[in-house]
Amino acid sequence: MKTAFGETRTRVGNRHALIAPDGLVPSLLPGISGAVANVIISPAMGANLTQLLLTFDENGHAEFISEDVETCAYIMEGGCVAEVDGTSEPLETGGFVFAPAGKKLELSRPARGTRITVFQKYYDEVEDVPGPAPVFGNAKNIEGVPFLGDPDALLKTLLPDTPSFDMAVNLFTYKSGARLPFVETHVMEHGLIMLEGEGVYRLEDSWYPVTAGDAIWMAPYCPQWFVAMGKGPASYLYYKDINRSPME
Ligand code: UGY
Ligand code: MN
Repeated sequence: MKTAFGETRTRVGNRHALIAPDGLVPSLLPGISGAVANVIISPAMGANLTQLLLTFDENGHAEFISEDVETCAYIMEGGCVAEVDGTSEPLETGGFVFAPAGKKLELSRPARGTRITVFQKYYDEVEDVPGPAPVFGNAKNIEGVPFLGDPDALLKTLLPDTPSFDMAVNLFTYKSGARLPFVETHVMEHGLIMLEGEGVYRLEDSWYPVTAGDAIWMAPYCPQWFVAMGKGPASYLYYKDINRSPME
């Protein structure tokens, strides 16, 4: 995207970042071919997670394997086949797959233009707690739960919320005008991508207009608040680290 005078909505700070699509520059990443790969959030900015955006050609292929890193991929648009540890399933829009640390995740046979958000973190093992199992699913089969009782702000929790899982990936859908009821300030970190609609995100002491395609990093304790605006609903997909003691 061209700019005459160097304008962008992107802001990158020590405790939060808004990454607008206009500034994205692709990376060639090991294990990924036939795709434009954008590293949206990473440890290089001070985050404890990585968030990738993959846009596939029809011959695209991605492979993730690491002893320590777990991976969750969500199909924003299009479809592909996902394989974890020998089990494979076709995924359509709204489909997702979680691969535990040490298990290979392969994404193959994508429809041209398939867009996938990938979240990765180092798995935080806990004694006597078994590691998580692979998960395949689709958001359309998960019920949205009113957030803190608000039927206009529906939260879908894609992964099991059990002690084995130290990563949550959630889908939040707001009717226009719905908002987070208070400014959240919490130890958990977020990586986020706007899937649909628009609104205003408060991050620390700044208020940002946001729209579909924008991504946000919120460090631990980044004060955060959102209101949905515009004619239709707004939704975002987000990552959260969960279920671990802060002392470890
Ligand atoms: O799960 C959450 O912390 C969520 N309510 N945060 C957010 O939407 N910024
Ligand atoms: Mn939050």
